[in-house]
Amino acid sequence: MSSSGTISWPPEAPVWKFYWEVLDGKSEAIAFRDVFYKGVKVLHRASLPMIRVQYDGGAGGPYKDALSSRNMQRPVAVYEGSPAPDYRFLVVESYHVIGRYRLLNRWIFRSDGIILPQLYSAGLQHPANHRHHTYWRFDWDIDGQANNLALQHALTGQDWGYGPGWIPRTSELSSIHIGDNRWAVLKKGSGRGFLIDKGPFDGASDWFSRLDVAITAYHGPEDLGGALGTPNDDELWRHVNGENTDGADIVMWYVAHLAHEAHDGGDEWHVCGPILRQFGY
Ligand SMILES: [Cu+2]
Repeated sequence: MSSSGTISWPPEAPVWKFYWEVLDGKSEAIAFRDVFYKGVKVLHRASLPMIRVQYDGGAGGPYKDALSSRNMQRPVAVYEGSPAPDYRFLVVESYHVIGRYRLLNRWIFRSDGIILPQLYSAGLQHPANHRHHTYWRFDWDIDGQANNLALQHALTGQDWGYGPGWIPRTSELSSIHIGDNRWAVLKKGSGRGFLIDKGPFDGASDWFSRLDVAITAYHGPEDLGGALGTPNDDELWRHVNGENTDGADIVMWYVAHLAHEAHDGGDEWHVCGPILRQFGY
């Protein structure tokens, strides 16, 4: 069953405002729409439209797992916590079962402007080591869709105008992590944007997954709600064809590579996901 909600949080002095939805017929778990931080637009849309699972030694699969309203086990949960005196957080999460996999799709919105999209996973479909390649899609609209730019950080002193090591990515690309694994998306000329850091358990791409981050120019028909890709191929190459992304409306795909060791058994929970951190707000 489709469900949706509107968030304005914290209620007494909102810093985060957005709309969330889980739509029948789509397989991207919870989609977040029109996300604003401190009154400034951050994201047009964000979701988790693809998980590809690959087992060692041909033990099974590969699979493409689709988080949908059909395998969601309970209504979307929205709740608040405060782990530290200086910030609070809001959680929006869905819980799914696919075969023997238990998957918790958790999005944490912190009052200090950090977003943590996290996938927790337990369960073994086959008794072999395997990796869950987890694809988040972030349709950034930093202060609106116009004039955005993505940058990749490298460990070099060279300065392209955005600080040492920050390389403007001016055309569509798919890439593996380099240097310290940092990316940024900003509104050109505003000093405002988001840093994207690799999470501690996000692993590295391999011959099967091939990429860690892709940057594409936004096209409405490319927002496929989980329909893109197959178990063997994410098919992001369909969207990466050399278009200009300098001052464009930017879509970022971020891929984590969550490794499961079979000897851990089926009841150990693992987590992956990037760290998105505002700057200049
Ligand atoms: Cu697993």
